[in-house]
Amino acid sequence: PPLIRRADYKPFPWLVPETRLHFDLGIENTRVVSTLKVVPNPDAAADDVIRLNGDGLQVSSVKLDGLPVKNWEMDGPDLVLPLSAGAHEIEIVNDVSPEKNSQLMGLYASNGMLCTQCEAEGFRRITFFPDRPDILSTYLVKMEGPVAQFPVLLSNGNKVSAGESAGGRHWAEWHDPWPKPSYLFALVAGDLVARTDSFTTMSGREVDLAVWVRAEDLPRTEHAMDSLKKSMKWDEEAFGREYDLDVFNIVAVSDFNMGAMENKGLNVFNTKYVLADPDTATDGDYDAIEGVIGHEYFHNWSGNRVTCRDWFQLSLKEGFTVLRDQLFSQDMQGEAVKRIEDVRVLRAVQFPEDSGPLAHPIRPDSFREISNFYTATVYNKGAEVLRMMRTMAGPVAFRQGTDLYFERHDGEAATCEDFVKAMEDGAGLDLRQFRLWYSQAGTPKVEVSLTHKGDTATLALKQTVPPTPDRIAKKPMPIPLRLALFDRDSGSHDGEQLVILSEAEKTIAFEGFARSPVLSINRGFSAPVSIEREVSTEDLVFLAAHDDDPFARYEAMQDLVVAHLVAVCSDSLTGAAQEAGRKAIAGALRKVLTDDRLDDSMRGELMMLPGQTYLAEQFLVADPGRIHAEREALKVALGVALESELIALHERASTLPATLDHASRGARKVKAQALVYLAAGNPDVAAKMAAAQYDAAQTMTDRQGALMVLTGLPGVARTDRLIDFYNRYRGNELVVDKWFALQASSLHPDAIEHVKALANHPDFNLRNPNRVRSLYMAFAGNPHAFHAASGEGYRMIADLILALDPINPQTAARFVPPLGRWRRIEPQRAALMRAELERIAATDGLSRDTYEQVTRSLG
Ligand code: HT7
Ligand code: ZN
Repeated sequence: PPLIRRADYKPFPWLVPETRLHFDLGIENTRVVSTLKVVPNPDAAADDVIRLNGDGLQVSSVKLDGLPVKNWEMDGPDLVLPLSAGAHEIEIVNDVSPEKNSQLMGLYASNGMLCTQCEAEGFRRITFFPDRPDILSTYLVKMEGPVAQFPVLLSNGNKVSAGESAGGRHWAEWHDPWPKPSYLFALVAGDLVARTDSFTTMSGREVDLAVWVRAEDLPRTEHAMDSLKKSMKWDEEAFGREYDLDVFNIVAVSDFNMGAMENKGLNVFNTKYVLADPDTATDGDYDAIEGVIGHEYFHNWSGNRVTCRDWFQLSLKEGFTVLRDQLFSQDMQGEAVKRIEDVRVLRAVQFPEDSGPLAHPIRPDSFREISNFYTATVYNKGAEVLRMMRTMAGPVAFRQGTDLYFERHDGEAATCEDFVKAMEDGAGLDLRQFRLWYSQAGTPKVEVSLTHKGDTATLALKQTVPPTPDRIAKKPMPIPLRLALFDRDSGSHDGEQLVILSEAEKTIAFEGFARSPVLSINRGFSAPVSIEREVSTEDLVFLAAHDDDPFARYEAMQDLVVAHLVAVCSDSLTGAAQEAGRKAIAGALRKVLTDDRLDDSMRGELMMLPGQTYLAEQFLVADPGRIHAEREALKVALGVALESELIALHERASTLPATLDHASRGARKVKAQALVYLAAGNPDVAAKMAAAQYDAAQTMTDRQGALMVLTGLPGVARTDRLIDFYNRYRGNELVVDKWFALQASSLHPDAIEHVKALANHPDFNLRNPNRVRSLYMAFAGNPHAFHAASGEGYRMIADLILALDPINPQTAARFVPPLGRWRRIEPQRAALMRAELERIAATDGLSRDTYEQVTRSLG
């Protein structure tokens, strides 16, 4: 497959101002008639042919300006048609088979309904078209089909007409007045029902809202609708963005490659991000639904009204929209906890990407398959880069920058450079050096040291951007670091400062400190960097107890544990030092458990141990078996040392009602965390408590939290509750997904055998991405099972990739990165991982998706 380069961008020689589509709908066969108005692009070099992208399409007929023509030819999957200068109308007829479409890109069938997924290059699997985001067109879409099978017919924009036709058939016509790229096209046809509502925009227009689902799911749509209304209001208030059509439809689909899709006026969602009630959805599920509904809605401006010129600019819409959804969720749920959660995800997923073979800048320079670049780097690091601009400008000036961006580029296909320019002009920032964040991959390392002499504390900072496969030598980048210096005696500081480290090295003197202060740095995680510093356990304990920045307090707890576990795993601690380290951590954790000024939601965050992948990131070459064992051993020690406090916390938290308010949700979070430690320290007591919690549970959060602990413990309580859970929720796809995931991620020593058995369970289905992810993504994140020294875990993931690739290459390719980390793993396991990648690479007929990921991983 060819490498596509950002530097090769050329505008398309033709524009397509209008697109008319007619669909004769059927599950086995759908006939598509597409009529395109085309005119020469005044901003491009003229061409005497037009290349229309296709993917696996067969042409039935082509007309040019109303007359049948035969002078077109196929060039690979594309149709190439000679065209004289001037305006033309092209009509193409072709057929597609939705039921045979297992890739879930283009038009496909899911549970008897028809739906589409066109981003990034799915529209070319429906009809021939210049399938690139800089070709904006208005769409008039007519759909026709049997009423009984497809009573609901939806597309983008506003419904303009509908009617009955002979033979029990009907039709509907939708018009989207906003010119859009083909990746935002959508169509849905099926037997669906809607929860409806309305929203009055800031200028007083009424918008009809609908969430479309299968009839049995209707009772679980209230939260999605609430989230949509909150998103619409928030975007008006926070970014001045108003909705622009008469209707906004959301449709929930069971078979979906990603979370959701922002098609203009017709968002299509994975059911996972729509359906919720307390019995079947956890508190985390509720938050994720609110976040994803917000994300897709916010794309209406950051993505749809202003779209991307080419796919290298993906972070322009995704990084920006992730930032917007994060700010929205911070406002809905509380800033501190949301920030901690977002950083945890960044470190668990994006940091390893940035330090591995798949590292790329937030604006990549080349790709073979764009689907492989919907990554944590483009999304989450992209959001962090924008957040840094916001930190440097302040929220008011940042808003002036985004206002200018929307005003300048409304209706255009823009670039990351356009955004940066608007930010410079609107927010008054000088971003010349800052642009390096768009072109340099790798997580910068900032070495920090604080010395003290007389009444002066001197801070020395040194940055390095590590080499990545695309580039060895890197330049220093501007790194905004929020910091504070605490007085040890009073436990307070004289105000936070923002230091921008733009040079490779810098020292700053702070006067007026008779005693050496305690440094709190990168507060709020103001820059996506890794901080390296020699810091005493005493200072970390101080910050864990006193820091007034909640993120920094969390960070101090994490650093305390990371420093300890890294030292233990490196065999650099004596027995006594190890004991002292555990004692210090237990002391800090005890304060967290018993501090009655803390709210439970924050307490739950502070209780979480750093994850296995983040710990592994601290080593150049990691031993996952050792890290897992030492992390578990620490849990045992903490569970033993703090048993009475943990039981008391669990008891206190169990008295709160099973409601969705902040306090009750926080209580459920600490209950689950308490059980995790108790299961390590005193498995018998924990098993009894977890079984009781499971039996009494009135929410999925409590039930799942208890079952998670039980699943890791051998014994009859485990088996009984797993059977109960399955029988209780059998038939509910999303809850059965949880049942698969819980077992695949379990600490149980036989987890591998359990996963093998589950792969043969009648409910397992390779064609449903949610089910595949629930079993195998959970397994790939299970440190002891995936990294089994025998290599069996690696083999299972490689077997999965090979089995899934012909069915759904996009989903298959997403399982490559866990194997791709081999270079950072100890030699014996690394060899086993590499061997599995080589086995995949040697297989004939690999998809472009999997081929690209495997070859990059072998590098
Ligand atoms: N913009 C959407 C991306 C997406 C997608 C990409 C590739 C293949 C399938 C897909 N489904 C959705 C989702 C988003 O970021 O909002
Ligand atoms: Zn998005």
